[in-house]
Amino acid sequence: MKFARSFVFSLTLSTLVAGTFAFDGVKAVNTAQAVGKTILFDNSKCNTCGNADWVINGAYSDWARDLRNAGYNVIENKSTITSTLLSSVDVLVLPEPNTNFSSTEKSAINDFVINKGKGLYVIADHANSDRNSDGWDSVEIFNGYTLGNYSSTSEWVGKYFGFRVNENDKFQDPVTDIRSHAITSGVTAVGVYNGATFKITNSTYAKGVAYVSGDTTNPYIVASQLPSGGRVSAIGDSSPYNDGTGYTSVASYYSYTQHSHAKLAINTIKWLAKDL
Ligand SMILES: [Ca+2]
Ligand SMILES: [Ca+2]
Repeated sequence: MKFARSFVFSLTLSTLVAGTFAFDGVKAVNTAQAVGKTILFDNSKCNTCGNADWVINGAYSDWARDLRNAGYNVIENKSTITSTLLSSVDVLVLPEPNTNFSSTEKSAINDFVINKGKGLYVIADHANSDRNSDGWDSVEIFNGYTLGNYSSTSEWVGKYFGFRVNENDKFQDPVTDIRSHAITSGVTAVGVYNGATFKITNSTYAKGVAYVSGDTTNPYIVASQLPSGGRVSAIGDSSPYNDGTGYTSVASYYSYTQHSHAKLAINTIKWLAKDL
């Protein structure tokens, strides 16, 4: 399946170095040297629990391949997140965490974005999606408090990055209210397959760039530009980037090539890496 589209494009190395061209072909290029930026996908927070398989050697492998073809070094983390770990990273991807980050880990991530000016991709899912029954789903983990228990003292992304995750569950295929932004360049439609929307908590930082029908207030996709130069994007569903190669029941779905999912996936990482 992964090689069904194995047509080869003639890309020059200079094009890749310029960072102006990304395509999901399979041409063999030493991509780590082409751009030299590192994208770290976290896999330390139950990211394969239950029906999930949001890892670069599983349901997100097509996405990882396309990022490598675009010139990025794509790696996985399975250990505690620290500032030392993040010191060589340009973009951190948090694909639907299902166990909580410690306060020390959150501090390291906050520092990475706010003080170091790096990129963070928040991938949430719908409310009530606790896949390992530990009392925390991705909505609650990103928010910093459990369902219905808002706390300004423990609030995480809403406090630092300009948006919080709404405690809801949306399905629309596709979402076509797409707003103009670097990450939506060439993006016309994106599905939400049981996912959440966001509430903007700082409209100076965070902009909504995609909205489900009937709600132009709470975006499904967010792009947040922090004053320090750090960038954060968020999407309320883990499913659009599923390439169907996971080891669980998600393998029966193949969303990655549908609609504009692949385009959004690459655009977002490039924007977070300041290559867009
Ligand atoms: Ca959980
Ligand atoms: Ca979902």
